[in-house]
Amino acid sequence: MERTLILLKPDALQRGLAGEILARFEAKGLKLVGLKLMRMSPELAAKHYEAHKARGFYPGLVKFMTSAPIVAIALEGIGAIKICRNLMGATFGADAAGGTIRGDFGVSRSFNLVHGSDGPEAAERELKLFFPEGLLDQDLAAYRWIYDPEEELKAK
Ligand code: 3AN
Repeated sequence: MERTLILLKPDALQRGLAGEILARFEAKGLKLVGLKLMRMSPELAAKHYEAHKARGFYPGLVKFMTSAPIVAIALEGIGAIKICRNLMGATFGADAAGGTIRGDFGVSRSFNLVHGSDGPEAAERELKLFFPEGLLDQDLAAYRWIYDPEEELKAK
């Protein structure tokens, strides 16, 4: 089972889209294992976006991400990272395909509603940053109607 970090960025909350975006991940069949409304500190933003430090957009990105509350979400599922990236769509709203979160709800190059870890190492690192207390295991009764994990992994 793979776990990934999703952030609903300040624009998602300010526009009243938090519930709708979370619902897309939930409806897809990903399991919620962490959820937190929080304000990102400049220190946390610096750690989270450390790979982008030298980029021209970095100061604006940190300013935006720390400007208002965000929601941090941890999701679990087989292939969760890629599934989430597909649901999010291309980085900039104007380029993102219809049917994706960014494609349906945004047009901006910087207000792009959602962050998702881009690989297993990033997911591990980011989950520790946002959920240092750890995540919750959930035994969902309906989960066996989403997939049979053993069969699913065999087919991979
Ligand atoms: P993604 O979020 O799709 O993984 P990355 O990792 O390339 O995109 O970029 C990280 C974040 O930095 C993006 N979420 C985006 O908000 C911001 N970003 C990337 N490129 C630009 C840019 N040219 N101008 C403004 N913001 C940018």
